[in-house]
Amino acid sequence: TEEANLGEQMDYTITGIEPGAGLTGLARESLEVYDNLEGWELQESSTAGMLTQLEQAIQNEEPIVVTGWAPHWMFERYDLKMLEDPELALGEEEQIHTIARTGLENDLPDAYAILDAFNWEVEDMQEVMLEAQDTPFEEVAADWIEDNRDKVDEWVAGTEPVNGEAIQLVSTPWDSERASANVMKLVLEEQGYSVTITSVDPAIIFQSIATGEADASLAPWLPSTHGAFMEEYGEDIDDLGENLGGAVNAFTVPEYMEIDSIEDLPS
Ligand code: PBE
Repeated sequence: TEEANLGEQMDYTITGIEPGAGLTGLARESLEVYDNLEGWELQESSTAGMLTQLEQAIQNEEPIVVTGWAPHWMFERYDLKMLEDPELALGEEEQIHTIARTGLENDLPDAYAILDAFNWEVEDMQEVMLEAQDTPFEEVAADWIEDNRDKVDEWVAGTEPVNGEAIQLVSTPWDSERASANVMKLVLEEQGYSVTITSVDPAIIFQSIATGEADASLAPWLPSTHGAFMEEYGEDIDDLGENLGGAVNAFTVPEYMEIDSIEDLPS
């Protein structure tokens, strides 16, 4: 039948990303949640690998299912749709949070206040991500700050500049978090901090903040994507709350595929 054909064309495989991504964990669980996905496999590789396979499939108008998320430029570049997820296996809307080691508020109160005030919109993050496709993140972040001085002024309001105090940000390797980390790095540098960004797996974000090895991160996606890490380390972490709302994870397919829901995938 046409349905079985569709499954065979995709080799009953969902094209995934890094094994350490929160989304990969959710996608693995989804295979258990949906009966029709019994026999399907999650191919774990890398974000770059997933995007290459997506591009190739679209060029050949072939079916493909990838583990997708927004904000991401894949939705600007291609006609894609997120499959409905009636069981909410990939979670609902996600918020991106700012977290800090428990001593930071005491040690660097002004940096803490800036981190606490930091919040922006999906459109802001997307603008930085899109431009960073052909310009280094540092440059794009500097431009964004120039164009959005009023927002930055709000984040630093009431704080005093410092003289070279070191602050260590940890972030994840995805473009969304490279965008926020690079903007925050420059904002803190303007205030006199000496800032490093270390890019690590989500698990290490939580571990390094909980142990106090790193100072802060703007990268956690909650409640679902990194929820398991928050459960494990949350007691030893200062959660400063949401810095961006409206992020989302979804099994994602090209618009030309005639399915709308995870439940439409052939078993
Ligand atoms: N992501 C993008 C990451 C967080 C940001 C959804 C691919 C993940 O850990 O799954």
